[in-house]
Amino acid sequence: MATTELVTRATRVKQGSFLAACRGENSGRLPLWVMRQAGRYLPEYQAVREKVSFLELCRSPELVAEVTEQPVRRFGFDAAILFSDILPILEGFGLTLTFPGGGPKIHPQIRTPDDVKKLNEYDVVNKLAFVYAGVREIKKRMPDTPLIGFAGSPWTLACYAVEGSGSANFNSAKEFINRYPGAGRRLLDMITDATSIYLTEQIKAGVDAIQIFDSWGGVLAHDDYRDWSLKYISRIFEAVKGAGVPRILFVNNLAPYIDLVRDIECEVVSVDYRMKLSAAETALPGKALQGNFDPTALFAPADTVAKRVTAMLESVTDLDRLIVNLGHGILPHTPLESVSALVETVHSFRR
Ligand code: 1CP
Repeated sequence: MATTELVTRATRVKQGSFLAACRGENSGRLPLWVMRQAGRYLPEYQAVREKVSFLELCRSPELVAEVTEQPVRRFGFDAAILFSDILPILEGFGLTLTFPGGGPKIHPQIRTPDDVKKLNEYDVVNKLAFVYAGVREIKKRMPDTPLIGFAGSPWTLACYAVEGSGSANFNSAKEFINRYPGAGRRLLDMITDATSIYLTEQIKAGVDAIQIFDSWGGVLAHDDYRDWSLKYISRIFEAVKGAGVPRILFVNNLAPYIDLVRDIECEVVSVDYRMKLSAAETALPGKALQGNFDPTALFAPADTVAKRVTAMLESVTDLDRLIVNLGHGILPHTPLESVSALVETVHSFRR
């Protein structure tokens, strides 16, 4: 490919509304993407999953590119998110990851300091090469669409490693860090170091922005959130800072910790559905915001969805720094008409 063509493409991606909004400088149409936008609510995703298991899908760069592109093709979203999961990074430590019946299972669970000692440091560049190959394949197919890479927060990943599966409140992980703070720190350090390399490699392979999913930070007491989650996220953001791509932090249940998040260095905060976007705007000066339509509100009729989305957009003062999204991942069985209503409302919104 000629150098000029490469430069033109890179410029087109950079000028898109999503990346402009990340910098707080979007004067064009409002950008929109949806957390978990590839997945079980899409018939074309289900068709792929009938042929391969979820982990086989994650390990095939061609299929990863195919399902990453599906929602962008169908709905015209303004950014794509790499199709993968937050959990495969745990496998290199010597843990086994399976998805029997949809939800994750991690074996063995981390329940004692000895269990942490048994974990191995590993080569994140080689072991997760299939992820970076997926990124390159996506960029080959969709050079003009901004691509978001991602990782789970160290605390969220530790939650799954200790619990061994999903949980309502991850009390076993909270118990672990209180009983064994030294081993807890060691576990979080290992995950933080691996994640810093993981995201750096995703950026080298071509992602245009990165997002950390702190899906379970919201179970922690205020000061524990600072000491056991945000501290490690900041280390990762610092490690990737030099690459110059926007850094997005999603905290599921942001409100109790917003004073802490205000002070961390990142470009975008993704706001969950519980809090008003206008309150987040006031509390987070200088940061771009992403969010925060309630995913369950997409189960209302399409005209109700359109009205509620309009009300959300009208509540925001500074639209130049807004990336429209849901307040958490889109749910299986979400009506496709509602997603279309969301997209049409956002893309035709003018004030
Ligand atoms: O096809 C299937 O049956 C598997 C279902 C599935 C899918 C489609 C899982 C298992 N993960 C994914 C993809 C996925 N996971 C993406 C894809 C990119 C996209 O389109 O957005 C992303 C970004 C994730 C991230 C992820 N995985 C998170 C963080 C986001 C969040 O929702 O808070 C978490 C917590 C996971 C763990 C996980 N993986 C899968 C499931 C069902 C779960 C949740 C487990 C639980 O109940 O705790």
